[in-house]
Amino acid sequence: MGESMALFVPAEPGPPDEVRTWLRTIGGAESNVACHLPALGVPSGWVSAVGDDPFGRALVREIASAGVDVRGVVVDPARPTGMYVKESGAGGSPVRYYRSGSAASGMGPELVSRLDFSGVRVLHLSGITPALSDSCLALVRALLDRPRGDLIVSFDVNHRPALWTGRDQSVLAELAGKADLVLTGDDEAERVWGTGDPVRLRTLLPGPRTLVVKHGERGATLVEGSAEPLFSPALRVDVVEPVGAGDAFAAGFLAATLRDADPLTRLRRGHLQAAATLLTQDDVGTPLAEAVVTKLVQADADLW
Ligand code: KDG
Repeated sequence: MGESMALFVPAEPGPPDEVRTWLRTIGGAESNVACHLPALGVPSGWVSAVGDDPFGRALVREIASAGVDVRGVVVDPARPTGMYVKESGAGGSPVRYYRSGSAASGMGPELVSRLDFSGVRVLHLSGITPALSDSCLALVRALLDRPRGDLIVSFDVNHRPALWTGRDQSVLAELAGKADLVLTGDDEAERVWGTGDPVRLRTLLPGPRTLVVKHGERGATLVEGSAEPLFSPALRVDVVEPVGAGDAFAAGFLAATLRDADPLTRLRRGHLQAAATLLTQDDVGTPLAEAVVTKLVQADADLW
């Protein structure tokens, strides 16, 4: 569950104020995760709100075309679909948001009673949603506070400094503490908890059974239950564009978790999926990159 937006990337070289041709794609951390999953053999759904406008229709259609169940998406005729723009580049992609007052930012806790959790094994949330508005924060709290039985609630910290200006980001620690599975980059953990070290972070975040700390191009560490921390190196790839790699990692990791794979395989599946996204301009990845990943997964045993 979370906001997705129309995404504009330059379709010609040059500084953004001179670029006249833009490619419109779509992006959103949680729908990115949802879009990866069907290709990995895991059925997924996406819950959000969009405006009654062309971008909203494009989002729903394009996310559905990845095989994602979009029946949980609400159309809000009073608010627009959000947009964002990114400059491309391997060294990082500055992002500009046009999402304040968007349809998704109008979501609130009343949505919870309309959700059908039957058959759902993982609910994936991120720290972007509580940054969008007070009602979105209340929605995330309500989802984390409801009794959940066997449902695994996954929370990707996804700390976006631009969204927290004037808001209290300390709620991120509270929300992550209520999840079952937390994914975070060591850099964002440093900003939220004051440490990116997995073992020290575990002492500050004892609640979630599973903690995955990503160390950028180095790899990721899994701290789970009382087991020793487990590090797995990332694949070395020639990065085309980095945004979306964390979502891809989450999808690969969650898909392998749902298959009860062993801890090392879960981390490797995360890295493989991330590699496919790093090789493309898109936040999700192209069919070609997905095909390469599929081949890599088949060759997995030979890779490490
Ligand atoms: O994780 C990638 C996302 O950052 C991107 O798709 C846009 O959801 C987004 C956001 O809010 O930054």
